Amino acid sequence: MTDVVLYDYWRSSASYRVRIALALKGIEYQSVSINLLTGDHKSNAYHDTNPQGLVPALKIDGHTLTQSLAIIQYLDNTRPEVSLIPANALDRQRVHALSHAIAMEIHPICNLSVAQHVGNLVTETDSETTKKQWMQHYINRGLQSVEALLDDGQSGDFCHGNAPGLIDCCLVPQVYNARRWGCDLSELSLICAIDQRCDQLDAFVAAHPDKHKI
Ligand SMILES: N[C@@H](CCC(=O)N[C@@H](CS)C(=O)NCC(=O)O)C(=O)O
Repeated sequence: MTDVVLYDYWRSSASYRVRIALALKGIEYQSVSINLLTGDHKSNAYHDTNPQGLVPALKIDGHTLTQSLAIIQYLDNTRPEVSLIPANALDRQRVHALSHAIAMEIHPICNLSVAQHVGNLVTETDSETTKKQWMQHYINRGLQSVEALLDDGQSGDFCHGNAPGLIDCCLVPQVYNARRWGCDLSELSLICAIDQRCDQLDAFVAAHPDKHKI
């Protein structure tokens, strides 16, 4: 049995990114579900694993790693056979810029605790509508910028060239999340085409939240 352990929540975009990267690289792992809805991530036991109280965390090579993008970077450095981040400095810059546009611009303001706080600032009757408006506003705005950044002639079948990589690991979970909140993706033709291509690959299918539902 593998000793790689992913502390995971099925609907977490950040966990979903790492699930895709692990699958693309063919790394087997055990999954430990940290249920965000029942507050498993706030327990002392989980804080011993990740003091930030966030998923994912990955135990690998005798270390416990946190932060999805840093985890994927580590996997790419230590298991380079399937490359997710290019070696060339300018390509690498683009890949990080686009990944950050999703993981550091859209994701943090649409996190579970942020959405819950927004919902708590208004009356109970308005709570769900306000949360939905918040999510749609920030996801739409963020994905429109990502669409414009992708439209620079350097995207191919996937976000950077013709093989899936770090940006796709970030994009597909964000698109899943956008659909979950009912965002209108009809103007985002590049994003939708890449998302559809990823959908055809076994690694993306294996990492899909529906396969990890608890
Ligand atoms: N920047 C972190 C974000 C991790 C993160 O925010 N995870 C979310 C789930 S997608 C979480 O654990 N949220 C718990 C909360 O908001 O309380 C990463 O990329 O790993």
